[in-house]
Amino acid sequence: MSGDNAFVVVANRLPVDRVDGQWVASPGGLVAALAPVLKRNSGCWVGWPGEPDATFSPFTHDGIRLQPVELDADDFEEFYEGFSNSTLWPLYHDLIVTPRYHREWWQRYRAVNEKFARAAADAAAEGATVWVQDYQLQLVPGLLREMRPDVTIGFFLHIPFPNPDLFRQLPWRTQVLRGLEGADLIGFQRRRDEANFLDLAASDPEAHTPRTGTFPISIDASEFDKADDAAITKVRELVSNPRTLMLGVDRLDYTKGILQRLTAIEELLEEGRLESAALIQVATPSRERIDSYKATRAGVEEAVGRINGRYGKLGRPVVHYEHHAVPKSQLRNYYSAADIMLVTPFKDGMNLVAKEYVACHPDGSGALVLSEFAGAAVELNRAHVCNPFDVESVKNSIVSAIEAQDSPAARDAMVQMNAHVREHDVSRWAEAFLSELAAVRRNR
Ligand code: ADQ
Repeated sequence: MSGDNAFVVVANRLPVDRVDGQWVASPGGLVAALAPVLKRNSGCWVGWPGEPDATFSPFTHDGIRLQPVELDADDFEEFYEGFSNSTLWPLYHDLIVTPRYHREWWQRYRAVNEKFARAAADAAAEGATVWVQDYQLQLVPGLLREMRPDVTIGFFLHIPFPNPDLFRQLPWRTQVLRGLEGADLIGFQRRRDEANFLDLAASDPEAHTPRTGTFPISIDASEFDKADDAAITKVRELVSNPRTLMLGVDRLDYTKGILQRLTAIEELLEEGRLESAALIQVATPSRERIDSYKATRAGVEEAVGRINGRYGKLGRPVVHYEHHAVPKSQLRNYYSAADIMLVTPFKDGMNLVAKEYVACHPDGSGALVLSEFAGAAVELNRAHVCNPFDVESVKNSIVSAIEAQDSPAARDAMVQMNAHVREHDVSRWAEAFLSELAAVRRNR
């Protein structure tokens, strides 16, 4: 059976959330970049609506056709929390925590990938283009290829692809590789990720290596620009007008290095190297039922309490901590008001927060402290680069960012990185991937 969509996006989540019985768009660069393509090509988006054990019919939201895939509570636990986020996520982020290998989780991962592949096969018109997103759906290209040999399949991995020696730990490594190989084109964030995949494929005599490419993802730059002075003044007043305002914005995830950044700040305070400084740390709740996420949250919150207890004064905490999502407009005010942005992941496919911050400083204000292990460090190469595994390196980058503030070199670096992000936005990313996929299709 084939559907009538010439273009199909398949992602773990639909680009909407259900709030009080209403569908509301969940903000994200991916949907911003793909919406025009979807509308132009009578496309549809296949994904999970975010509620276990709920059945929804296909519907249209903001002009985009949405095709819900139903997941039950066991799917959520074993496919999403289990294999996707307790096996693949830590394995692909270089074992920051130990991946857990469970046969039932694997079986569930395969079964759920089959559901997504079936839904995509039903939605795609004859000869359609199907673009599969991310690590939760690595078997979909292979499964879909068998169901629908006529369609062109792209796959993009948003997270790092590990070194082959790490990947080989995975008991189901061959099946995952075969799944990915069903794609006509596989896109990666960094050349390093692409090289890791190609090394792995080269060592497998059975491998049929598809076309690969490096496509660093970006932001919808039209959403981020410098806030007006009044908004900036208000944020700074709310945190008692420190001389240096630092900012961290992350999903609360152990890959992001939040605790290490707090440790660096605490040590700088201890050594008297940081004066009149405050940090706003916004951490979005994430994967909250998984033990390693609970432990990360506990560690972060303990450090926030300890630092404020040691160095804060009544009405003047050092760390202003928000454990919830904030609207994009408010995020933009925070980015614009912050003198120093701290992006210190141990490993990150790209890290869009770094790009969002840079986009809010077209005038050369601000400074970015950036981990060398974030994909963004390839393009944002004039940031104050640090090694998050080395607390001295994080401390030195913070201090050098503060010292360089307002210097011509610092301004020049921010202006140049801002121009780069504006030019290389998420639409350009989507166009680059899709035009390469169209070229592969013509040669098939
Ligand atoms: P994430 O790990 O989620 O994404 P990131 O790229 O930083 O990481 O994107 C997070 C997004 O969430 C940003 O757009 C940010 O503005 C938003 N966000 C974070 N905290 C927020 C808060 N408290 N309130 C509101 N919004 C908040 C994965 C990979 C990344 C890769 C992206 C895209 O791990 O490496 O860059 O996919 O490919």
